[in-house]
Amino acid sequence: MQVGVGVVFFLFVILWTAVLWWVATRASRPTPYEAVTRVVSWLRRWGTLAVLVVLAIAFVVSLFFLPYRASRAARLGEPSVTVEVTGRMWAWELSRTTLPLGQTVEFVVTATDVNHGFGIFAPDGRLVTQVQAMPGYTNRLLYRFDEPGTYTIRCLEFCATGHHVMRTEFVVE
Ligand SMILES: [Cu+2]
Repeated sequence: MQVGVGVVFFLFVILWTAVLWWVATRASRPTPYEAVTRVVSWLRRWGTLAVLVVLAIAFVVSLFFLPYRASRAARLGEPSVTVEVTGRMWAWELSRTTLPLGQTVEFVVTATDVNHGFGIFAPDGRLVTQVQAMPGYTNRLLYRFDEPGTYTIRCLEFCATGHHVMRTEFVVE
């Protein structure tokens, strides 16, 4: 992995050097001002349009992945299991630590002191979903676990000195 990053970085340095060299050698030759403005106004018009089109597509596509409870319930179905989650400095408290495979689970998440980030990591280390744990407020997170195994909860919001020990596990089977 590190060697790969090193190779990519090295190739990038070569590419960037070539670009700078190309710019530096061309800079000595004068270019007519009209030629420059023609290119720039073309870029501005079509570049802006391209960005707007990409943003519009991203906006529409992202509607299918809304994290809100109602849109998740429409996609995953109403939950068959509820887990009460409380975050505090520096521990997570879960009302149950064994969850069913392939069923919609609702996490009812709050905190007693400061904001914490309730992040669920799959057995392979991927962050699969997350929600804020906030004092005086309850967030509801729906998720369906399609892979069995031991999942890890980590805090995603820096909450003072014990933040890094704020982790626990639950099992999906
Ligand atoms: Cu934290």
